[in-house]
Amino acid sequence: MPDLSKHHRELEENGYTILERVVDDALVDRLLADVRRLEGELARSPGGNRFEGSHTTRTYNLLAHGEVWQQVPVQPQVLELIEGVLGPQCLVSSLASISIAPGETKQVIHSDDQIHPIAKPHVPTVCNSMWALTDFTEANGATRIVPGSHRWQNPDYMADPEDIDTACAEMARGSVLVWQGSTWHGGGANTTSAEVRVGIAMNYCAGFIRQQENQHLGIPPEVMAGFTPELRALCGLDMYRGLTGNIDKQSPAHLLYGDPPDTQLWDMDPLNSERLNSEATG
Ligand SMILES: O=C(O)CCC(=O)C(=O)O
Repeated sequence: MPDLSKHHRELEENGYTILERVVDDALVDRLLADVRRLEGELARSPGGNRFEGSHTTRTYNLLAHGEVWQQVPVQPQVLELIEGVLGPQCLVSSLASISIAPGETKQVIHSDDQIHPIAKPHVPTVCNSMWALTDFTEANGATRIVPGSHRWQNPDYMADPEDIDTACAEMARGSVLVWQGSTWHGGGANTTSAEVRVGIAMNYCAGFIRQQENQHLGIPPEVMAGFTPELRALCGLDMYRGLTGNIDKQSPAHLLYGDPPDTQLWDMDPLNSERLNSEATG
């Protein structure tokens, strides 16, 4: 595993970082082909609202739609950075493709944790990534990002912050942009005549936060059965800190798929559970 300390630092200081060309070409090709297959088979069309755009096609809940997607949430370098922000036992929050076609205008600038009603800055609840399946350029709609905005205090989301200075996350195909959930950002405008910018929004949340897409019901049980225990845990089938998400004191992953049982909070020695609590509250 390469040393990622520079990226951990950038994520902490600037609120984002780019892992250049971390995904190999063969996997990028397979993912891109599958995005195109699904857009056709599922007859996806632009959402037509201010957030999703009118020339942008999104396909959601990708883990339910093909085996190749199982490789995305567990990408080791991305996951190391995400866990550096969210801590262990973080979760897949959502997994979607975003194809920005010519004619799309800038997406509204937003932060991905803005729906959480908690005063800012706060303990990280969300940390997200964007995989570039095509080159991302300023002209074809590369993500725009506001450096340092993860530190802002209670920003006003109702203002339309188009006068804010943004950095353009240009990156080569196979690269991954990782940003903190509080970092303001948005998709760019696609001013090219023929290029579609294709990205994968691989979003994670802390283990104590509700996932954006319901992984438990959205992924059919027979599909979940083919996942590794690591991926099932990322989908939220383990217990967080030996407690949250249990069914009669067992994890769903253990009950349904025979994954190793989690250590239960009830069985931890009290000093250990106090340590967990102090870690949680910083
Ligand atoms: O497409 C992009 O570059 C960003 C999309 C985004 O931030 C979102 O939809 O939440």
